[in-house]
Amino acid sequence: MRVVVFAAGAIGSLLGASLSHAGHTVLLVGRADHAEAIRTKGLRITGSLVETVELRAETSVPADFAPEVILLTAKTFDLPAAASLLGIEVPTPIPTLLPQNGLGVEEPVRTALSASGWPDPERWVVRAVNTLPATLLGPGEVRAAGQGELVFGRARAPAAGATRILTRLFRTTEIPVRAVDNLERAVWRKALINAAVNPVTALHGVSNGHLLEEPYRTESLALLREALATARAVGFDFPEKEVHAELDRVLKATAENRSSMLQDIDRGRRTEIQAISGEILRQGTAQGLDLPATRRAVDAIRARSPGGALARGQSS
Ligand code: KPL
Repeated sequence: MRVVVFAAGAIGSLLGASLSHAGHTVLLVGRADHAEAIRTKGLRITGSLVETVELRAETSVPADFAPEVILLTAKTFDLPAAASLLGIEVPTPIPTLLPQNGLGVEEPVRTALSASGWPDPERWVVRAVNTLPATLLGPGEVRAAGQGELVFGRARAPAAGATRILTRLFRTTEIPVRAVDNLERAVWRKALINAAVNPVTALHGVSNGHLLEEPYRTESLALLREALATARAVGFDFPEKEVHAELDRVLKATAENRSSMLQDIDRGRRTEIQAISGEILRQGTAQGLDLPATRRAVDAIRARSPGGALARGQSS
């Protein structure tokens, strides 16, 4: 298939490389320096996979490339702007994958696509949960930082056709793919882990594995407890023991990885705190919960973020 990875950063580039390996025609659309480096030297992948992948890379979708599917991999805060642009550059609706971290990701994308002229975007936009860890080391260079998978919801109207196409597409790659009945639950499950890991790693400048030990563990577990209480209050009841085990498994599997939020802070960029802890705080507070650790984390990360100055052109 012809695939466009739109706003391709670390995850987008890695997914694009896997699809290219599987024989698909992949176009990465990203920042000028990233696209230029890939055009001249290929996409360099290090970590659990070491190789250089030849890929077409541009800063916009060229008129001669008619994509059949899109991976929209912009950061959550940049999604509406990226979706608006996408709707203009690719005016005919096609299956569009959203593999971001966080909650409430789809609606702003559907709204932006609709405003850009896509009829019925709910038929085309497909959410998935991605657990492949990746780091953008620099233009044209990505580190595959451990194992992971892509989780899709079972195909259901109105996006049943698009979900089938995207699930089948990734089944042709080496990336493990799983389909679940309740995707919203899987989205929450990942958000619980991100809420417990990302702010703590970002505030203390430590890789994920450090959260298995004090002093970071207590801070991480306090965030997890509040996120769990919020999930329960909005209808997703996860057994605490199971989520603790999942947290430890992720921390061990991605021990060397610098979380995506830490990478953003490292590079002086905006973070996805709003879509993760900010959304938990919003939903939990609306349910009458007191979430002091989450509120502190949101305030502390916001204080270190550049506050929207770099709202465009960021990607994951
Ligand atoms: O999703 C991640 C992220 O960094 O955003 C985890 C699972 C924490 C891996 O680093």
